[in-house]
Amino acid sequence: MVMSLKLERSALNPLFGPNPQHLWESRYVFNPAVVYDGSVFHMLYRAQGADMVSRMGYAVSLDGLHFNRMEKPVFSPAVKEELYGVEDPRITKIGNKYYMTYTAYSPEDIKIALASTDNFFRWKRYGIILPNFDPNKDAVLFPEKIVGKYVMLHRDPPSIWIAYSDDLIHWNGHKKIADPIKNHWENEKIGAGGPPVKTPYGWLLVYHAVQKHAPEPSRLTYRLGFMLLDLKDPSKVIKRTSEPVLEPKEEWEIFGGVPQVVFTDALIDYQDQYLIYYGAADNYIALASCPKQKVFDWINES
Ligand code: BMA
Repeated sequence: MVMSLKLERSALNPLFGPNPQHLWESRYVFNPAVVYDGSVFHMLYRAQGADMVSRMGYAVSLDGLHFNRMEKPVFSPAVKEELYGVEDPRITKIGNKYYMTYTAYSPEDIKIALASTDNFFRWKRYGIILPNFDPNKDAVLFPEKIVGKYVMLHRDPPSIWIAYSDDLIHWNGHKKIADPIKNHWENEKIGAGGPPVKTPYGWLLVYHAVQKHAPEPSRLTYRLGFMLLDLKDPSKVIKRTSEPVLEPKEEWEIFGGVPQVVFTDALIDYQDQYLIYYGAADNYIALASCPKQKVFDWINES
């Protein structure tokens, strides 16, 4: 029997929206990265204000639902590669440091950059880590070395790629692992969502898929799906959802800065649930979840 795996939205959605009091986040807040450290949820979110430059705000929460936001952004453009903004963070804890991959956007390029922190306020920048891939977005680091190497997924349009490294800075072995599919929801491009989460069956990856609508080529819809990657060789896709697990449906997912978008940078293993924080219509921050058992049932169905 083929079951349909669907995420459930939080009743508190959207968790928060733009803050008109702060010029840096007065227009749009979206696409948050989240980590849970065992007692506190740390969120970095993309924000645009009066100047439409993307900066990152920081918010904390004890329950993963109610977040306290800082007055000022904690990560703002600082080098010429980031002139137009720092976008779409993903955070992975490796050892005792948090590493953030993000999109550095400038008049010349859209490239992947890396930074690290112990506390979400003071950051160390390592610069552009995929200099030969432009444009590139949607880079996520695995939380541990696999067969002796650091591993990253990234997006050379329109597909998801994998790469390997000894030091997190120099990446090689680039290989395509998954393409768009000519169906109703992922015909245009796909990209990794949050950093993959380890399960007994493989690495669980949430990804976004973009549909281009034929009669209106400029209109895109963003939806979410899951993939399962092999534990020892994550370039092997074991399974992929045939239907989206989340798609724009609520008013605040349909109307906003960019309509018809659910876009995630965060998959969290929390108690008996997987939590998926996401940006809605490039305008709001929201949460959806799924009992782990349902994901495992999907993995094990024949
Ligand atoms: C992608 C990214 C995301 C955004 C999405 C929809 O290319 O830039 O930040 O959510 O487009 O606009």
